[in-house]
This record gives sequence, C-alpha cells and structure tokens, in this order.
Amino acid sequence: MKNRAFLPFCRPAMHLALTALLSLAGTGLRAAEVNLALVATPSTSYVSPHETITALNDGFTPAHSDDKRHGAYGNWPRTGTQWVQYDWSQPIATRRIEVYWFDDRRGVRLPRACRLLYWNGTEFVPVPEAAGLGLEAGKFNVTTFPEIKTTRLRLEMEGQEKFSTGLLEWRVLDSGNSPNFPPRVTAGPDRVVVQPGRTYLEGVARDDGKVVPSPTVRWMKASGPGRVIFEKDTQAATTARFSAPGEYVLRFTAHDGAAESRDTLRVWAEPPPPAQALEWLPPQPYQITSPFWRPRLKALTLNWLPHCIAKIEDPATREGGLENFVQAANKLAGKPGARHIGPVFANAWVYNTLESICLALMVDPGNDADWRAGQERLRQTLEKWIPLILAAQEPDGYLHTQYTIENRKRWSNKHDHEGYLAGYFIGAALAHHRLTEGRDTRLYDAAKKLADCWVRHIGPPPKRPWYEGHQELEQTLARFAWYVDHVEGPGKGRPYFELARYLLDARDGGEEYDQSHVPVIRQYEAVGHAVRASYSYSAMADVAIATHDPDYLSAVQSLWHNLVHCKYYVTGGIGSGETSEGFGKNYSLPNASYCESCAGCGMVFFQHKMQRLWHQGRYADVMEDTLYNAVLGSVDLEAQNFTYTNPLDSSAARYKWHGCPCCVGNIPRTLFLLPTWMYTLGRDAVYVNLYAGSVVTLPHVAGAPLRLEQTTDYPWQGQVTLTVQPAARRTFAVHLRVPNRQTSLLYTNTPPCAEVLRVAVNGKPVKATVRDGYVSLRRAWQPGDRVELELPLPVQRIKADDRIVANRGRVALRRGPLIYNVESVDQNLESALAPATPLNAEWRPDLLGGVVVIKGTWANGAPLLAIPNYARLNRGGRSMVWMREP
Ligand code: FUB
Ligand code: ZN
Repeated sequence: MKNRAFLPFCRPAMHLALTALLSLAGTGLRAAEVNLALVATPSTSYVSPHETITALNDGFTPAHSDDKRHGAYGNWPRTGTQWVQYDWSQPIATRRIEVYWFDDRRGVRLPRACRLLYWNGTEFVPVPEAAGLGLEAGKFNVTTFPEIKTTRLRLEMEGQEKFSTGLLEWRVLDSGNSPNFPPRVTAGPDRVVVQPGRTYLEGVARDDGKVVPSPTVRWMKASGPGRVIFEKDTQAATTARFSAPGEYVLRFTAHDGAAESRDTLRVWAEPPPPAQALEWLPPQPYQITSPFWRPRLKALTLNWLPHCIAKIEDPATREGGLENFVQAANKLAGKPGARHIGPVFANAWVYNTLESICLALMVDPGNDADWRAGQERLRQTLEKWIPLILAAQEPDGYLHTQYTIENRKRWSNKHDHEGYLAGYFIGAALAHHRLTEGRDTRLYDAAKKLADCWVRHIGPPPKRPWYEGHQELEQTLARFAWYVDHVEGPGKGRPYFELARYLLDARDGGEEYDQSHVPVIRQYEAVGHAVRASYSYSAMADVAIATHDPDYLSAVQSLWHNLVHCKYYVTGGIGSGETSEGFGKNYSLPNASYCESCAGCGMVFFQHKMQRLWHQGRYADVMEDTLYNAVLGSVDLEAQNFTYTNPLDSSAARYKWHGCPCCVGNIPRTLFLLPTWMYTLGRDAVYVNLYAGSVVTLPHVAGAPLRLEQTTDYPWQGQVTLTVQPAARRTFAVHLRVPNRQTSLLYTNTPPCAEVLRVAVNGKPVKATVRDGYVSLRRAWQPGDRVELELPLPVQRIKADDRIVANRGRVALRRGPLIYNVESVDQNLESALAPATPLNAEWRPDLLGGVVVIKGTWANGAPLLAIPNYARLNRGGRSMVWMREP
C-alpha cells in the first residue's frame, strides 16, 4: 500500500534545459538564483548519531553521492519512510527544488521513491504537479512545480528494502516572490586566548543573496577590560588580540543592505603558563601498597592480560591478533597464501597488550607468589611475541601487517590507521626499553626504524604531505622524541618531535570527525570522534609544552574549557555518541552516553599534559575523576570482562570481547601507568597529583633521585602519609594536590569541597595555603621526613547545569574522587531522593570486594544504597548515576 501511495510522485528525473545564465563558481547554481535553504531551519524524522541534519543546507556542492567532506544527513539504521523538513521565519515562494542524494553503498542507498509536501497553514499536503523527484546518484535531482507559498517544505523518502536513506544537500530556489531574509550569523565558539597571542575569528554569515549578493560584516568589541585589536574588522575570518587579561565579548554583525543580524562570542584572555613545563615520569618499577589499587592491578595481571593474550594468540579470533604478524612475515619471506584478519587497525590490541605486559612487569608484587607467577607467564609471552612482531617489519622499517600482506599503497588512505598503529607500537617499545632498563633494545631499535621510515617519507614537499585519520602517532612521537634525547643525547629525538608537529599542522580541509576541518591551532570546540579528539588535544599539548607556541597554547586551553565546561560527564567520561563515536553539542549529555573507554584513556593523557604545562591542580582534578570512574569502571572487579562504552544509565553487563576491541589493551596500559599520573617533576620540585599507597623513585629532584613512599587508604579514607627519602639532605618543594571536586562548571556540589583539613611535617602542623590547587612545602628535606595530609571526604550531592536537559530534576552523589551509582539489585530506581535527606558513608567489607557505600532514605521511606561507579553492574540489573528528585 505504502509503495503505491508513493508512485504518483516518483518519476524519472527531468532533464532541465540549461539556460544561458552563468554558473556560480563551484555551486552549480546560476547567477540570479537564490537558494532559500540557506536561511531555513532543517529538521528530520530521524538522523543517525554519526550524521548531521545541518549538512542539508550548508551550501556545499558535492562531487559524488558519497562525498561526506561537509557531512551528510542519513537515517541509518532506520528503514522505511523518513522525512527532512525546512522551516522559514516568513513565507517563501518557490517553483523548484534540487536534491543531492547520499549513497554510501553500504547501509545508506538511494531511495526508491520520494515526494514533496508543503505546509498549507494547517497540514502538510503534496506539492501539486511536482515534476522530477529524481532518484539518481552523483547529481542534483531537479523537481519543478507551479509556484507555492509556504513556511515549511517537507521531503519524504521511502528507502529500498533493508536500506536507509540520506541527503548531502537540498536546495530550494526562490521564484522571485520571496521576501528578503536577514542574514543568519554565527560568531563561533567561546574560547581562551593565551596572551600575548591572538584568537582566530571565523564568523559565518549566510544570506539569501537578496538586496545585495553578499552581506557586509563587522567585528567589534561589545565588552571587556582592555582594547581589542582586530586584524581586519570587516572580514568574517580575521584575528584579534587583547591588551589586557579578562573576559571579553565580541560581536559579529552582518548586514545584507536591508536587514542586520548579530551574534556574540566570549573570549577569556589569560596569562601564559610558567616558562618551564613540568617533566613526566616515564614508566619504571614501583611498589603498590594501596588497598584500593593493589587488587585492581593484581586482577589485571592475573586475569585480564592473560585473557587478552589468549584472544590475541588464537588464530580463530575474528578481529585478528598475532596471526597477522605471522602472515605478514610469511609474505615478506615470499611464502604464498598470506591473508589478513580483522579490521585495518587489528595490530592495535597486540601493541597495547604488549605495552600493558611491560608495564605490569614493572609492578613489584612483594611476597605475593600468585602475582609473581602470573608475571612470569607474562614474561614468557613477551619473549614469544617480540620475534614474531619484529619478523613482520618491512626492511625499511615500515610496520602495518595488512599493508604488508596486501601490498597496499602506503599513505594513500588516511582512515587506514597507519599512524595509529605506528604510535601504539612505538609506545610499547618505549615501555619495553624501560622494563629492561635499556638492556634489550630489540623493540626500541625497531621503533626507531619505524619512526625513521615515517620521517624519511612524510612531511612538507619534497616529502609526502600527509595527516593521519586517527591521531596517536602524534602524541607518541612527542614522548618518543623526549625519550630518545634522554637515551641517546640532546637533539637525537628532534626529527620525531618535528614529525609529530608536522602531522598536527598538516590537518586542514577535512572533517570534524577526525579534527581536520580547520588547522588545529584554530580549533576551539571539541568536535568529532572523541578518542581521536582526546589524542589530538593531548598531542597538541605536547607541542605546547615543547614550544610554548601561543597559538597552540590558546587552542589547547580553549579545547580544555569547552571539553570540561560544556561536554564533560560527571564520571570524567567524554563523547555523548551523538556524532560518530563522538561529541554532541554543548550541554548535550544524555545519560545513555557513549563515553568510550579509549576516550577516557585519552582524557587522562590530555589532562596529564595540561597539568605539566600549567602546573595547576584543576587538570589533575579532571584526570583523577576520569581515572577513578570512567577508566576504572570499564573493567569488572575481577578483571574478567570489560566494556567499550560507559553509559551513566545502563543495564548492559560487561563482556569478554568486542567486535572492535580497541579498548582491551588501552585500559590496562592506562591503569598500570599510575605513577606517571601521580607525579610530575620540576627542576627542584615534585608535584603530587594523586594519592595511592605506593613506593616510587623519581629519577631526579634537585639533582638526585628521590624515593617517595605514600601510605594511605585513599580514596576510602582521607589520611595520607608521604615519607620523603632523598639520598641525602636536599632542598626542594613538594606540592601536594588539594582536590577540588567541582572543577567542571557543569556541576555544583553540596557541600563544596576544595580544602585540606591538616598538613603536618614530622608531626608539626604547617600552615596550608592552597595555590593553584596545591599546598607547597619548600624546605631542606632529610631522609625519612614525614608529611601528613588529611583530605576531607564528605558525601556530596551534585546538581547539573540546567542546560543539561537529561539531568534536570536529578541529583548524583560523590565522595572524594568517586561518583556513586544506585543499582536496581538494591532498590527501586524509580524512587526519588529528597534534597535534605541525610546521607552517610559506611565501609562495607563484604560488598564488591570492599567498598564505602553511601546510605540514606528514598523519599518514599525505603532505604537507599549507592555504590562506587567503578564497581557498577557487577551484580546484574540496572545501574545509574543520576537519581530523580521529588
Ligand atoms: O579506530 C580505532 C578505534 O576503533 C577508535 O579509537 C574507536 O573509537 C573505534 O572506532
Ligand atoms: Zn576503544
């Protein structure tokens, strides 16, 4: 029936006779034509999370039906009838529309029928005598009809059986009787500018082209403490500098000869960071005594890594593993029959697991015999894997098993993860070199050979200009450059850093999806795929650390602000999943969130570097939240199962494996790097960013190694003892982080908590002044000096910014760094929690391996029990962060 209803509207595309009118360069439009779609508001029955409705009327002229350079509208995986619609603020008059269908030859195909409807003031009715309604790929399908006047047009499309539909562009041409529309203007995202740098302004003014063909634009200062110096205030794309620090509002105005529109953006002009960034602590042996972390790391060693190893070693694993290296080596040896298994990035879990093994072997398990035996098994794996992996490396250093097996043309498809895999390999090699204290150079040498291969080939002409679709090599090369300098002497790592920077600087003219839509230094809003974004921002922070380039400083600071203050989940997770595995708009944070585990890892890397750059605790605040919730919660308590996504409201159990196992090795490598996250180093200073019972030796503080022993039951209890063990008496500063539990402006906690209850040295209380999130103790330290610290751990109620629609009328709970969940196995989740109800923390050794729970009473009088978010969904049922308030 449905099909028949469509038939009258679906005729072969009409070929319009070309008029003598000139074409507007690149658009296919003729000079006198006005595309009213540009000033319409688009909507739809459904848009795929990884597509966008705004692609419909962005004025782009696609080159073919899968040309997604400017995004696409698609309704995958929905099938059947779907619609897209334009709304205008005043009635328009039209006789013609032009439609460019989207067809990716996969889930989205050309429709089998379409029809055009208009709003007659009461309802949508078919546009009479519509001729055309073509369904052809690779062109604008023109439909003409006697003039209609309306405020809304709707295009319905009927998909082919099993397939979804989509459009790249939909134009609506003015018949000459439409009114003039004022321009639609967008000033751009709010941002930070690090002084004395500039900000890149990219205002957008879209007009119907009436009165004058294009509007005149102007930038001006609306408010702010100093002068604003625009490079050219009459250009939409220009730059601005600021004479004094503070908050500014800039106004962008467009005038089309008759009507004017305006939009504003905010700029925070901030002072530059300290001249010297803090150093990182590379992987190295450590003891973990923390009652909280010890069982976690042990379970990863005894359960999770062996499980990953078994999957990777099993040639039947459909996602691919070690077998790909065997096959690539066969190919290199000229043996026939090699074939590649799994996605193009199938080497990733091998390398991440290899790195995790190396890191797991750096943990001193004390006298735990089981743990030691587990490490011994990991060591054997390492010895088995290394020769197999190295045999797959091509003679010139290139390493990517699918490329070798299939003789693919290198650096020809940015989505093939060549750099992503190279980066993960180099990271694993660095960890292995640290594990063996430089004695075994097999992987290190191979990593250099691989990096050198990239350095030889990739770069500005005469090398090959290139950027990678999935950033990872960028941040690893920056780390590797530092490490090579450290191992081989200053300057030896320089080419690797330069390549890292080049790979970032080369991004432009691509898509938001992989953060290549504009040059990275002009990116101020977190967009696209969240893992790629976090790796990209992390690598940008590396460049900022090494160069203090003002554009890089402004960009990373702006991205941090946008991420943390507009797109950040209270668990420290990122990526709502509203775009392909990526971000939605500001404040769009549905609780059925994506929050991929790899994106949590990327957040930790990014925050760590921002802390090194700015020496401020707020970055460690975010890092701690992400580590204790988003990342730690991605494996279950026994480390038998993991989860790819980390929604804040879910009934989905964790699982053993995934069709895209990118996170399986990334999670443990991030957790095993705990000492790296805990400490950052100044020349005569150490920053204590995290608290965990452990013994770690820092290679140099005030010119000599420094052993730090933390004794604490944090995060269950707030007392921390830090025993400082320099080899001999030395003067340096110990900066102790005082956590601020509400660094993100999206969330407000009651009671607030950003203080320290007590600081003492050798039993003597000292005055604790908190600056930039740290209490600083500078003195001549003797071996055995003891610092005591007491952090408050109140139960806090969290309210979300009202712009987060999903959490209106809801409340969440926190204690210390831990966010809490309520679970259906303990109570009815439809109940509400009244604002004044007392809440208490209680240690429950019998529950979930031993946790502090939060207890209270629901509004209906039933008992409330909340457990830490990381321990969620270990007992089945549903688990959620945000509870209803009455
Ligand atoms: O592309 C490699 C990884 O696969 C990404 O980081 C994940 O989001 C998944 O798409
Ligand atoms: Zn992942």
